[in-house]
Amino acid sequence: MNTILKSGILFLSIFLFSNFSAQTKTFKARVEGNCGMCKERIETAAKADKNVKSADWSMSKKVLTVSYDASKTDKKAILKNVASVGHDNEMFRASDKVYNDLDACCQYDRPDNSKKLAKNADKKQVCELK
Ligand SMILES: [Cu+2]
Repeated sequence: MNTILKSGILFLSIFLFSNFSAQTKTFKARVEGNCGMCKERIETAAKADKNVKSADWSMSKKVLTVSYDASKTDKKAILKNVASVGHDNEMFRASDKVYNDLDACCQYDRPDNSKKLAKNADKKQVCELK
């Protein structure tokens, strides 16, 4: 009886552990930015989502690496938060107002795909790139 109980608990903990660890996913995404202030702003915006476990932006590569709980959030939601603080990325373009309010050193060269999108875009919105 005791052995059955023990193996039951063991099985349950393995099941729960594998279930939790399976939900953690990682993505890498192109995010525009320039300096250390950008790095801080980008990582803080990504981590504003409580389901983000870690966020690291490479200043030299302009690549954001995020580990997150895939059962509760997704890449799209996280990158939208990053665009909302002024950083264009592979899925969203920041609003011109937020971009213009960035410190001069943070005003990176906006990518061409964003310029194309801007023609039809509502300037107040964070726009999804197609
Ligand atoms: Cu900056």
